[in-house]
Amino acid sequence: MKTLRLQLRFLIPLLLTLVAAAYLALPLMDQLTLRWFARDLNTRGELMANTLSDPIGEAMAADRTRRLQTLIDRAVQDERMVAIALCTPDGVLLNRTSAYPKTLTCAASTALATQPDPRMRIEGGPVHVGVHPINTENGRIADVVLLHDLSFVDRRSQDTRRYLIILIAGLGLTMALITMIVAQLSWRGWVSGVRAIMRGEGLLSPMLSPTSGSPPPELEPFANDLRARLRDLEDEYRRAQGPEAEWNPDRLRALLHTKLRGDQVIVVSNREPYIHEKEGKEVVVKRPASGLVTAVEPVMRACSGTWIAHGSGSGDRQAVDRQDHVGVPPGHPDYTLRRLWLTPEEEKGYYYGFANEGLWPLCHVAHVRPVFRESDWQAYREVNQRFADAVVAEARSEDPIVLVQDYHFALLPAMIRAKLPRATILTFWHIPWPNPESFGICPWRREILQGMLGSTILGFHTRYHCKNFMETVDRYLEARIEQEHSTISFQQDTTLVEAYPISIEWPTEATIASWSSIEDCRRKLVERLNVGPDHKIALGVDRFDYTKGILERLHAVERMLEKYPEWIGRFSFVQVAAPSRSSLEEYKSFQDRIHMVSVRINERFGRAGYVPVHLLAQHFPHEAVNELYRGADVCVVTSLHDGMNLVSKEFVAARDDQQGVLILSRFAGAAREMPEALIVNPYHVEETADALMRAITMHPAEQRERMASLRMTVREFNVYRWAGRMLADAGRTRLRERIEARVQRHQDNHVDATPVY
Ligand code: GDG
Repeated sequence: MKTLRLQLRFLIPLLLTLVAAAYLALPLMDQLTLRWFARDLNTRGELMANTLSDPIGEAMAADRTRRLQTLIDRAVQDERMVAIALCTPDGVLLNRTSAYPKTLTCAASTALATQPDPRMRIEGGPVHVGVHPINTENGRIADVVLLHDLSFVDRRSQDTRRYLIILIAGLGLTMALITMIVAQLSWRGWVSGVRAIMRGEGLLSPMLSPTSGSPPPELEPFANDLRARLRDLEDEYRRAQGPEAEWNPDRLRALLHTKLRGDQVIVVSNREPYIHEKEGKEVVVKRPASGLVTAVEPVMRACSGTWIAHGSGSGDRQAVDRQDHVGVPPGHPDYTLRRLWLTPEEEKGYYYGFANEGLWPLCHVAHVRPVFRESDWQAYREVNQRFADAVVAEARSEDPIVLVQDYHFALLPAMIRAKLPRATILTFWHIPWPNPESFGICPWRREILQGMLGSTILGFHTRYHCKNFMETVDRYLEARIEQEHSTISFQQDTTLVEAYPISIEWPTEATIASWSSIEDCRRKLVERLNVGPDHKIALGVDRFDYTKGILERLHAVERMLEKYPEWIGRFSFVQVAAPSRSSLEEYKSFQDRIHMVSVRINERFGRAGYVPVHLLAQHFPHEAVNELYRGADVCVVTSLHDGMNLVSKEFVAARDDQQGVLILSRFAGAAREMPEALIVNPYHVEETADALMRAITMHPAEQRERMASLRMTVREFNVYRWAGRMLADAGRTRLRERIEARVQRHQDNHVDATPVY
């Protein structure tokens, strides 16, 4: 409809122009026709006069009037000739044919014939008047007046007029048709061009350069402007709107009550969400430095239920009741923490040994050799069994929803399944999954895979890790893999293998209100470092782990100061390194090495009152970490391999001033969701050093652009969405299982009721 209206706008003026042209052209055409015919008639007249000259000369010489009359009567029979008269050179009429008007004198006819329009009307219609001399040897002896019929000229003129009108109309229609086609094509071209731009493709590329995918060069500036404007508008709109339907605790609770009918939720993890530690005579509660706890704790607050974990704190036993239960969070409990006690031997073999010396380096492929000891494997199996027993003990029904967390419990899903076949077991693997070759070095690879396939749903952070897992199963087990549905069927059970990128809890308004202002955080940080207010500060926050790329980060800091010496004295790097697994030899030597490198850099570039690297190898309270995020200019995440990495998301959530730059390793799962960060390869020292330089010199407007976009992503893809998607999938599976069970019951009843003849 729109196209038609557009075309009419072209067509109506075009048709009006054609009508006007016809209106002006037709009289002109008449005149021209007449002039052509007049010329033609004059020529004919001269010819006739020449032909008549001799007979008329003879007749006049013989004075034979009758003969003259006969001559002109015969001549008038010529087609188109109406009348003829003969005049003497001095204007006396000698003879005339019968149709010659009596009133037309010789003088009048001569006068008329010399006019530009020698026409007159007689009784029979319009005639052309021509006067031609009759010349003989004796000179001009007479004039012959010829009245030619002009009615045929009128007829011809009308014919011409008709043809002209048909021609103009035809022309008009052809032009209209061409205009419509051209308009249609170019409209479509523009529409598809603009659509292509909106899709981020080339302008008109589908029509004009289908292979190139980019707009023709002359349209490039327009295409760029249009794209930029559309993006701005879209960004502004999305920022103003916020996420479409935000995932929050209420939505998660609603999902639990509708899709999961309020069934019991049990979480199992090694690390507990709250640790009671004895400090002198006091018992204080601490939150551990753990990505898993950061993510799962808010989900449990929303779901209630029971969290089973290793009670590792020195004051933990004091805090629990007779069933080893304690309500958490302390002060306003939302759920139950069930603590499970491990002997030092169990902890050594299962946690430090098999999980952290075996599976952790195996899955991270971070150049640390995995160690597999038979005794560790035994401890791992036994501890997994103890946790499985605890789950069974805590279950209030035969089909609870059990959320198994991480690589400490690879065998747990199958163990729970053996005791509670109708449980819905969701296992989430928080670390990467390697390729089949790398995984293949584990002596108990088949047992681990079988254990994991006891899960109803098995989640990883990325599709890449899912793919690696499915290929590993394909390599080492006899299982049916359906790539299309992302499922693995092994023995009686089917497991859905899916990517659920984990995240953090997006801060509520009340949380933000409780934070110190950005200015205060900044002031505290510069005071702590004893530097000026314009000093640039980059920050790293990690568990003190060799996979986090802390060494590579220090090398990049060193290279930056070497390459851009003008920043010596004006830039510092702060590394929070929360103690982790420090009893392991690999960790001890790594942590020592980091201390040494920090000292070396400080000796090389430091001077009185200036320390380039601040290594804070201690555990900070959560609020203190948040203050560091808010006070720093740059956050550096350079993991060599990381399932997701929550520090990057926490930094973004902390920056409600929309300032600050995130440097993020391409080997962290988070890099897939956060392309607005400065993405680096941490093994490339030069690249990371340049990224640091770029970050500390980045214009505030660019920082705002990047940070606003990152915040939008993290806000929308928050941890409630992570849990919600997994629990919604669990709800669907449970519903399907219930329906299948009902159908089976009907069939069984039907078989029972079938009469036997
Ligand atoms: C695993 C995967 C995945 C650090 N120092 C302190 C402290 N932290 C907190 C951070 C953050 C958490 O520890 C670290 O989380 P990450 O995600 O960065 O790393 P992992 O602990 O290795 O977590 C990882 C995660 O599981 C979730 O699935 O993202 O890829 O390796 O929350 O803030 N917290 C406190 N004091 C510190 O000194 N309070």
